[in-house]
Amino acid sequence: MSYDVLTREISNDFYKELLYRMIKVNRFETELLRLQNEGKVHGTLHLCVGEEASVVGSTAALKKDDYIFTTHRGHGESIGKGADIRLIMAEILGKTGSSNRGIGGSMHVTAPEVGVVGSNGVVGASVPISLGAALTIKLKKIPDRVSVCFFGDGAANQGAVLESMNLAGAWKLPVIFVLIENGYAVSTRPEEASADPDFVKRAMPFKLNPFDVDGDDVLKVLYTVAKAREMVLSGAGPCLIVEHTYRISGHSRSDVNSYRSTEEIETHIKNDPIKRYTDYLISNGFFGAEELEAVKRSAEEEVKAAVSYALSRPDADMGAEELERLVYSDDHDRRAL
Ligand SMILES: Cc1ncc(C[n+]2csc(CCOP(=O)(O)OP(=O)(O)O)c2C)c(N)n1
Ligand SMILES: [Mg+2]
Repeated sequence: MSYDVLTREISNDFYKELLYRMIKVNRFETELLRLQNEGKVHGTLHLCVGEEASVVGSTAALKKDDYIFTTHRGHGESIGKGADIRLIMAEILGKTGSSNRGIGGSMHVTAPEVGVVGSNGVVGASVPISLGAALTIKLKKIPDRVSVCFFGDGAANQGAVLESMNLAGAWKLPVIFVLIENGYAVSTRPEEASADPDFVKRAMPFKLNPFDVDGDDVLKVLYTVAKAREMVLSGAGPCLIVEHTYRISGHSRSDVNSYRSTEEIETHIKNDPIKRYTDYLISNGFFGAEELEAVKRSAEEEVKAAVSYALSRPDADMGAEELERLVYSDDHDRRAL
């Protein structure tokens, strides 16, 4: 099973693997919604149903050691990059035996063993952090590695994001900016909050290599990110990729979808990226419907096993002393003295 980033050759198994990962992301999110409705999730959740092609295609084009930085809506990218879903599920349910000891939750998932440096609940905040990783790659001359930050159309107007694009261009940092344009920032559409919502134009003043792609086409996303990675590594400078998709999930727990119509959501559900990719694989004779049904079943089983694992773990239970130790490092204590 392989995808060769340089020759762009996709093995038959990898075509299936992409579908597997998209369904895994989708089922992970829908299971979380169910658990939330049962009162088993503390705090809010930002799910990425509808954005599966974008998150899976982007991360499938990267290597294990590439760094990724995600957002408040970051489960999908972390799963796509290879994070252990049992550990993330346990983390979100506030359990031990989890990615962050059950105290980080949905917006603070990490999986450093596969390059998931972190997600961030502050809109736009992971973008400047990703520049630090890119600067490390550059200064230490680490070969074959890039830093990739994901952010939304809402974050795109943050000062820190625009400043990061400028600095990346000025210092030619090995970074790829992936702007996921999913139709809304909470309830605000890009054209309501942006003087020019054609975000790819923002590459020009900062000397980023521009890419604009249908984010619901997993293969197009895969090729685009692979191409951008190649350009960054060849010294052509940083890249900005705008991926156009649609958030089918509500913004978060409290969303009653009052800013959009049921018809609008249903149109997108009818032609969601998983269905599009499944139809593509069948109509082009790659696989039969039954074979893909088996892919779906095994992805569902993996998610169910993750839920059972997470529910079987004890709740995170940490004393105040340990919490304080985690907030203030020894270094910090020394500097304060
Ligand atoms: C600095 C900051 N401002 C506001 C918020 C509240 N907030 C959380 S998500 C969000 C919308 C972000 O929209 P976008 O960047 O398009 O990402 P999406 O939610 O669509 O994935 C807002 C305003 C926040 N978390 N951080
Ligand atoms: Mg958005």
